[in-house]
Amino acid sequence: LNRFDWEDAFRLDQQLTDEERALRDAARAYAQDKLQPRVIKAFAEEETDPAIFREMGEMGLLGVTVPEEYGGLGASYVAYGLVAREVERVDSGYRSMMSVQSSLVMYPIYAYGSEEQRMKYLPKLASGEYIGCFGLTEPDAGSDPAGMKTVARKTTSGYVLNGSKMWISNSPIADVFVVWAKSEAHGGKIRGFVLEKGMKGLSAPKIGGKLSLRASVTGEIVMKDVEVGEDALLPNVEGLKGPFGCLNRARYGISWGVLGAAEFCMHAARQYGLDRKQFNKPIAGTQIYQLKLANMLTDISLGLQASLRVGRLLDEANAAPEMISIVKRNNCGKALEIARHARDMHGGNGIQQDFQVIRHMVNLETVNTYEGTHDVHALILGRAITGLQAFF
Ligand code: TGC
Ligand code: FAD
Repeated sequence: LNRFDWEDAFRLDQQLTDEERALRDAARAYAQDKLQPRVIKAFAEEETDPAIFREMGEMGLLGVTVPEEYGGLGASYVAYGLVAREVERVDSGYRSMMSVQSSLVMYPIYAYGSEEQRMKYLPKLASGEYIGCFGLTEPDAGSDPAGMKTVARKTTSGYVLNGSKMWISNSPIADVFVVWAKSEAHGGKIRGFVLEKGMKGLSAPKIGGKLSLRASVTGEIVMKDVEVGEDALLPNVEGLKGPFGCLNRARYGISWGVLGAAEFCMHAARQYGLDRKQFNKPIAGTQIYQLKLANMLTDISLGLQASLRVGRLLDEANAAPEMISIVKRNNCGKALEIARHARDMHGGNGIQQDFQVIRHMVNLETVNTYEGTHDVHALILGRAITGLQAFF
């Protein structure tokens, strides 16, 4: 009979191409060698090292799916997911930095931008020379982005933007801002604009006091009469499907990423249980401990297969947004549950930073909320199942 490998229960490795395996291994080596040694201090001190973007750029980890002519790798969505998993095995904040840059900044410029915009921004975003951010959420428009108040007013030479965005990953250190606004000249429809650091009236103050995702800086985007030329408008998309087209990709990447965090937590709990003795035996030798490990392995293994399937469908241009809601919602919820159990299985040590499980646990609270909360994805699926929308 064939051997069972608890570290790769359904032989995921065999389902990948050589290119995907190579990129996964490179991402793992980078994440373990360069990110893991700095994450505990970065999280404790709430500091984001902008050099990480250039390092990731050098490794080819930014804009993995963007064609090579624009600085990307032209690799598969499965490859992108594998990178997210390796980076988030270290920290959800580092994966956030990578996925915002790739799916929420490079993707819209590639998919909706003019050739000039592509050439101007994509190679420098791919190398990490430029840092990007994505402004959709506002103080009064989170789950319901259609309620945004940011407006773009037409001028003779371009547009004037006014409004504020909230909870924006990377914004305080960003060079390039992809911002969504209601454009009066387009009948109030939502349009995308590319703003640049230093524009008059544009600021991006940091949001302090986060007890989650502390290695990734988050801020506002404040726009007070920011004047831009016609060339700042993303010409090739109109309406909410613009930002949602980006979110589909980012949510898909998250579905892989969170399983990297979950795998870290499961592996840590397993080792801890083998090393730690109570009642004269390893706690991993108790039934309740093993039940928790079995549940973890089951959820991780099923989640990986589901994300792989959605990735292959994305690569065949045969995926639907609801499929992405299933894997984003399920994998985030399961990863959070796994991290909470792993925290508990470490006893008192579970709350200590050096064991790292509590950092994953509090990070996953954010990941369960952003890019569509767990419940919002249930409502997206409920609508698809019944044909009835239950948002309002
Ligand atoms: P609805 O009527 O459903 O749709 C409006 C228009 O948008 C189109 N659309 C989509 N297109 C492509 N992909 C999707 N997934 C799409 N979903 C909707 C739709 O076809 C329609 O187009 P058209 O041409 O007919 O007008 O819109 P709604 O207002 O009822 O939306 C409800 C809901 C809940 C689905 C939606 O608003 C939602 O998903 N809310 C969650 C908001 C969210 O995810 N925000 C994320 C902000 S960015 C972020 O969190 C980054 S963190 C990243 C990090 O740090 O890693
Ligand atoms: P709300 O929408 O107010 O939701 C609060 C609660 O109400 C949730 O439990 C929700 O599920 C529930 N709820 C809402 N509507 C309904 C309903 N109809 N039925 C039932 N329950 C409902 N956004 C960006 O644009 N760019 C970024 O880079 C970005 N980065 C982020 C980084 C961090 C660290 C965080 C925390 C958030 C980030 N976000 C970003 C914002 C994120 O997408 C929003 O926080 C998220 O969409 C939820 O919006 P909200 O916080 O306004 O919560």
